[in-house]
Amino acid sequence: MGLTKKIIIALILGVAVGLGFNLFAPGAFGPLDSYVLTPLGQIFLKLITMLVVPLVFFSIVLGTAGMSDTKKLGRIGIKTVGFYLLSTVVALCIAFGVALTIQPGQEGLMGTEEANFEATEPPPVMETLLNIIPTNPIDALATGQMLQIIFFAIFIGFALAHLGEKTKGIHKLIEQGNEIMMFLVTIAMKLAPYGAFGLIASAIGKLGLDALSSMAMYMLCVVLALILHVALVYSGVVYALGKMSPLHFFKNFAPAMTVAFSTSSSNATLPLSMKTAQEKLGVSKPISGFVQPLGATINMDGTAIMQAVATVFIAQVFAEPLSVGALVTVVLTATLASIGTAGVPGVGMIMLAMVLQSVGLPVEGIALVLAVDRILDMLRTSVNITGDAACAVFIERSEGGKEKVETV
Ligand code: DAS
Repeated sequence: MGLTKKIIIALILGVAVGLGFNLFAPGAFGPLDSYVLTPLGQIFLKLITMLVVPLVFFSIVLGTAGMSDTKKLGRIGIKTVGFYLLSTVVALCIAFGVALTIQPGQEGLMGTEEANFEATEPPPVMETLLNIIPTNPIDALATGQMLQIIFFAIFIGFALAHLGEKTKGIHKLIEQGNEIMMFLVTIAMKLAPYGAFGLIASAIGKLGLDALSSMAMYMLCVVLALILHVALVYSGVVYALGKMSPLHFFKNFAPAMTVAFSTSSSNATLPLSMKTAQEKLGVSKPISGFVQPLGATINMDGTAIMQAVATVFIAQVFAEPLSVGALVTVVLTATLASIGTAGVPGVGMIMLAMVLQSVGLPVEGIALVLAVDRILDMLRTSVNITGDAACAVFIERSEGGKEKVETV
């Protein structure tokens, strides 16, 4: 049985167990929660959190090294990377707009005693921006200062690209480190059904129907923001910049979107999304072969939307207001973190732990969003690859098909 089916079954069982105890045996819930449900959930959460720092460091070093090779990148690369970063920032703004308008999280639902974390007042915006530069990168890595780790990783990647042969050995080592991290992500995700069961049963056992309604509102906000981003941004790009009818674009790209939906993996869908762009959307092989693989790694608008909505939602349920500086931090963290994140199932959830840490919110907040994450992962992966294809159509049009690029 596939992981998706297992997680959905875990979700249903978790809701049933949590609601059952909450409504009919609240007294007996305590021991079950303390000795079974919470440990199950915490083991999974701690595993995810353990992977964040090394995964972010290795993937961003490699992602940046791949992008910074200006000989290969040239004009097309700069346009492509610029498009991807801008579209992710727009996606985050749409997500914040939806989440701050609808307010999916019931204020204080999980309360601060649940998370027993010290709410820290995030610094003002300018301090946030200056703090990105780590004075001690080793300390940043050791203490999980995510924005500083990302900044340091981007610098290392930039250096690797420009030192080339001189640092071939360390480059290979970092590639192998990234392979190890991606393998561990796959292992951690195998435990997702058990973690999802423990987290959702514990949350609903404690919070009852309020938790369910909050989760439903959270899902609604993510789905609404995803639809708005696809309908407004991607249609606009394809129509205004790609000079292509959005109807033609979506009708022809739909098969790739359904494969992304069923696999929850941009990487797994890449061959089909490239074939579709080349054969149905008129994108030349060189441009498709450059823009879409790069996008599968550095462009995850759907994932960024989930992270922004989840951050607002978790801040609300823990009654922690997000300052403008915190919102800027989320935009920077989510945008920069997507640079190296590979398109595999569940990686967005791991990156969410990092985004939450960057604004001082408790990772425990993942409990309410994890259980429905797999369903949202299917949707946001479809959005991720659609953004890559829309960019390919734009680049093809902007180059008039005259430029031949090397594929990275
Ligand atoms: N499943 C990831 C992808 O393949 C996205 C995510 O985990 O958010 O794009």
